[in-house]
Amino acid sequence: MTTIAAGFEPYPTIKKTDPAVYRALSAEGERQAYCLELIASENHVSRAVLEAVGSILTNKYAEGYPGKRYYGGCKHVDEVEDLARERAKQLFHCDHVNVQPHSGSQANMAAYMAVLEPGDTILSLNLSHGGHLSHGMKANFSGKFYNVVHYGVDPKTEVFNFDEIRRLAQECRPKMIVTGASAYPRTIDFAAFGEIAREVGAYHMADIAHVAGMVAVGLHPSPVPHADFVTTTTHKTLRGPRAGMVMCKAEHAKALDSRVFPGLQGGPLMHVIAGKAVAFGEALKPEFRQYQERILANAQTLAETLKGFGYRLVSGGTDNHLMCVDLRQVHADLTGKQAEAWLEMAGVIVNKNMIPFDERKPTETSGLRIGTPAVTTRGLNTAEMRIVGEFIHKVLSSRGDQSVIADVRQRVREMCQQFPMPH
Ligand code: DSN
Repeated sequence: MTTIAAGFEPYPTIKKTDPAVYRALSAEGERQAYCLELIASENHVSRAVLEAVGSILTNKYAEGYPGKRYYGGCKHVDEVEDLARERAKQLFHCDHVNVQPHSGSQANMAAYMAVLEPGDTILSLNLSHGGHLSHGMKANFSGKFYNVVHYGVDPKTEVFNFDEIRRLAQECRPKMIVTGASAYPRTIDFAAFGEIAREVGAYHMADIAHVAGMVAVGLHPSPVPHADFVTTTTHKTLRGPRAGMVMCKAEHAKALDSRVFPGLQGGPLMHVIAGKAVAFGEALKPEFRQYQERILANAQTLAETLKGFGYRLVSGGTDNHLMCVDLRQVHADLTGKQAEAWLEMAGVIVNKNMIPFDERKPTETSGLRIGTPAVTTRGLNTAEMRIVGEFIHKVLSSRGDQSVIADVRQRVREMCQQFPMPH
């Protein structure tokens, strides 16, 4: 990866033609360069991925699939989509993959539509226990089209209780069990979920958006042998462009492809698919495994540092790239919303998050979700994670004191200068 050269101007043309957009782009570039990105679902892509996503492939319509398009002139985009598909199969060892979904939600929608009818029952993780909107939230399409029953985490351990999940599955007889999470700090036993799905005759869909990078290198168990469908976004730990993808068993390939196109989408975003091909190529290199190892080591160190300051972590710690901090032990009256705002003023970017059985509203919350993929990309290691943990505690303990925030802001800037962005 290259680093930003002094005086490098990433948008020379927009600078001349569209000053209003230029100002916003530049300000965002500055924000990303001088803040520590600890949102667990974000990352910094390589220059190569940016080039692909900013490429002339945005000009091309290519409804259909390689070799079977509805428009002429698709020879080169066919090559790109084939590369993305082949590399995805190499990374995840799946029977079949569709790389066209524009997002994770659309990937999930395609998997649901491949085997479910409206009104069918889905058993999935409760949003307030770490699930995702598209896993059956009432206001989401998934909650409107399907009958959703939720499992949660155990109130004592805050991890999955498979006896309870089996009991629920036997009771509600779902047509599909959805696994995967947006805020679950522990290893997910996809084999155990797959076994329950088989016992009750349900399809199993695993959404690995958060842990896809670790799954790709074998640092998190893969659901591929245990699930009918495996969906993911491509921009989190996988460090590709903002988009989605679905893998499935061979028997579902035809149904899946026809639900993505023409079922849900029209022309695929070929420039984004090129970005996926490039990112998957990067993920196949040995350095990517080292990167994932460093994400995990950084998360462990940050978790231990925060625990050292007295913070309670949901489930007591983390096995993956993220942790959920229960603020109440150290700051009884501090909401996640206020904590997020103070930390942002100091250049430390996190998101408020419900903790299981939270008594506060989703717009307030008692917790923060913190993840290490993006800061690890820019080169921070465990020594810096200890300092970042101190920054967080200092800001929260200051109760928003402006001089403390200004001091941490300056130290964050210095750390960002020491570890520049990868492009
Ligand atoms: N919004 C994503 C996250 O932050 O986990 C999930 O789509």
